Amino acid sequence: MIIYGSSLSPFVRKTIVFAEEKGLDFEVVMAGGQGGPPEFFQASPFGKMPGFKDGDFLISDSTAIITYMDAIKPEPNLIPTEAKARARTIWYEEFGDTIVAGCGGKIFFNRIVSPKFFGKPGDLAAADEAQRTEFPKLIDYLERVLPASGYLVEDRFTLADIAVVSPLVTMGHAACTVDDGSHPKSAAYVARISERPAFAKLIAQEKAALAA
Ligand SMILES: N[C@@H](CCC(=O)N[C@@H](CS)C(=O)NCC(=O)O)C(=O)O
Repeated sequence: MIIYGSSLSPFVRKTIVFAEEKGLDFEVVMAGGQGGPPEFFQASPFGKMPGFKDGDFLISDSTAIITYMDAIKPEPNLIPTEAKARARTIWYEEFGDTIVAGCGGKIFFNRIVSPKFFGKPGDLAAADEAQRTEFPKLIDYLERVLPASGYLVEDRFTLADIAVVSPLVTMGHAACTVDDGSHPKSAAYVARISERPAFAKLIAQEKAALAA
């Protein structure tokens, strides 16, 4: 199996962590930003990362890839089967992918991607504005819904935790982190989930790449 993309993307990181936690055998091939091998563009017709290949099967979109991985390897279970827990897991995936990553994109793109990878100054005012006005609402919500167990669904580690923490890791690379004074549960949650080996390995690689 091949996952195409860079783990700096919250969607690629989500897919890699899911594959790692499932115990799947895969490799990561760099692609995205209009670059990458032909298979990446066959997998991802609009050039968005992640792309994915398993034998002759090609597909893109983190949710589609994760759906495939879960179907071919149901255990360990990371997407609950009980109806309400399953729906809540997909809600948190959507919250991470759309709401958190939407805010994170403005911050990470303008502070890191544009200057570092495109050689153009980012719109720092837009990044600051997103951190000042959008980010607190997301973390207020997380602080409200986090159960005492420290896991979003079924009091155990699921896709919900991967999907919500992944974009927060990307924002953390761009100096947008959860304040443990105002949001102690969320700060401890992000730190604990990020320490799982699958996340920690990527975060270390990403920090080294960004420092280079
Ligand atoms: N819904 C997609 C979103 C993928 C996406 O937007 N990826 C971004 C990186 S974070 C990308 O490839 N952007 C490059 C581009 O749009 O050309 C998923 O879950 O995989």
